[in-house]
Amino acid sequence: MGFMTTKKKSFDFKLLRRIFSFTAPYKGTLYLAIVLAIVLAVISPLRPFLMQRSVDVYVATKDLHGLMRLGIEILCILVVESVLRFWFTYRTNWLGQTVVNDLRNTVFKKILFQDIGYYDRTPIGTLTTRTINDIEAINDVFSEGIIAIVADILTIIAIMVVMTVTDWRLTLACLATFPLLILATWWFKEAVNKSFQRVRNAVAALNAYVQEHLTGMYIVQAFAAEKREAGKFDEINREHRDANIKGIFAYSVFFPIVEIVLACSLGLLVWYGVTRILHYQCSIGVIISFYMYLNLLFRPLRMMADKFNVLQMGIIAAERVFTVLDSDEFLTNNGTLKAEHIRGSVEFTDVRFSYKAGTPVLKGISFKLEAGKTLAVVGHTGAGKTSLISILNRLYEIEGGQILIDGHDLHDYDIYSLRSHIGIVLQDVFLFSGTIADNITLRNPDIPRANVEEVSKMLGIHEFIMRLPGGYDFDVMERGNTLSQGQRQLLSFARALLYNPRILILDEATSSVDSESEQLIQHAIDTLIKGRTSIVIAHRLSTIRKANEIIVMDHGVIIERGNHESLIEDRGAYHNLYTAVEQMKEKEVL
Ligand code: DCP
Ligand code: MG
Repeated sequence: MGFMTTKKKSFDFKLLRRIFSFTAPYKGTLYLAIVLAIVLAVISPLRPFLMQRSVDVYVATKDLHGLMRLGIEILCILVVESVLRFWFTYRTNWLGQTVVNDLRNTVFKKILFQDIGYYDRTPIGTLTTRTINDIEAINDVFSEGIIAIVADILTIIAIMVVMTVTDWRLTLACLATFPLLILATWWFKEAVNKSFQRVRNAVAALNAYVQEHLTGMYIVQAFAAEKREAGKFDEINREHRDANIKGIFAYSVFFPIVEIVLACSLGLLVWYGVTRILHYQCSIGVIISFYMYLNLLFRPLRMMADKFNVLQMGIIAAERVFTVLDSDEFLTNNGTLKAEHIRGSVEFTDVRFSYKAGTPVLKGISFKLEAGKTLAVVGHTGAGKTSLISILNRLYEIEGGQILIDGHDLHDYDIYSLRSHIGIVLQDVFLFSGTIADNITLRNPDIPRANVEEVSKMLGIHEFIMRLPGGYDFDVMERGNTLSQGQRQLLSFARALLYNPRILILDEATSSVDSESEQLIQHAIDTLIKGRTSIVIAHRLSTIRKANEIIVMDHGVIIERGNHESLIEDRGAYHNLYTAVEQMKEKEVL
């Protein structure tokens, strides 16, 4: 399936041109490589040619002096050829690496600025493959692919021309084996290509599987699923092995075939050559030079099929990378208003939103929140609470209605300015590998350590951080697994407060924590929401009670609104939620 589509694309020159457009800043090197390829091709028949002359002219006439001169000439050519070849290899590989470096930066930047919805639809593993493996394959286009193929073809042409000019009958005889070679090469190319595809798919599957299971290791072990998962892994791994072995088989068959064809050619050379010598139609020098020509000819032919595959793989990889580059799910940023001095009033009017067209998640949400007030959002799981806040800083675009901040539409604001003045604490706290301080500042070097400590002290988490080995320099492992959930959340509070945002969004984690941490968290939340407009998706009664207004959501609509007392009096959904939470709390106390 995979390679059927790739076959069609194997010589997509438009793609090839686009790959080469990335060499534009390094045109000099590219031209140099091309010139070197031509020069190398032209001088490659030179040594056998001089050899022929040494035998036919100087050995025949016993001119030792001339023979010496010619020997020195051959040596010089050998040195020049070696230096040029070194330079050619070095520069083409340099070009590949440099282009790949640029391309990888471009792709990663592109990914960074992609609309968040793009990540809901694109698996992480795929994007990793695009930025790492696929771009590596493009490198090969430069180092082993197109330039090398062009150089090889030129060499082959040059040698064949010289052979034909020297003795076309002998040439024809020697190359009578060529159809066989072409057939073998074609078979080899197809076989290797097929197995390459399989290997690549298997590697991708292995990557995805390992990545997912390392991330979800807790679940695997907690549910004692190790054996089953190991079994599945074995299956994917076996496919990888089989695919590789198929490829190796093709190589093991092809190379001996080439040797046999070469041997046949040499046999033909000796047989027909000697016949011609006996009839005084050619010289011993010609036979010797033809022996060398044939060897020179077969060397690139042996690798040609391989190089074509490399080229093809590079083109396929490039096509995938370009799909990422061409995706235009960019967030538009046409607004000019700066959010520095916003007061922070928020108004939703009939806001509608969905992740997938046709499956509405928010179905007409309206509310008005004055600057400095606190809004609590409550509701069952899946009601749309997190979605409600994800559209406030334009992580997702709404489908209908309007969101106003200080009376201005969200789109009137410069998105980066807006986002840096809306502090956000998400339900799942993600920590990057690095120190505690890195995680609070998100590696912004402009924020002095003193500010970080000040914020932590305000939130009452300074002592907790200082208790960690190394304090602010404590190394948080990947994803923050060395910290508890409560601790992680406390750090994310500091992250949000550091920028002293006018509007604060808090998606409280549902997980219950011990009473000491609970007190820490409650104090921190109080500090966070004081003096700023806050929208809190609340699970803690203490937080809910302090809110100026509460909205109760269900299936994407607001079903109740008011403050704590009025909602309790209404004896509706809020009352039910409240009593359920109260009961849970009592159980905990017991
Ligand atoms: N949804 C989706 N794609 C996403 C996120 C959510 O299709 N990337 C869907 C799943 C839910 C609906 O949107 O049916 C609402 O999801 P929310 O995350 O907004 O729900 P809540 O935050 O209210 O739920 P919880 O209390 O569990 O956090
Ligand atoms: Mg949620």
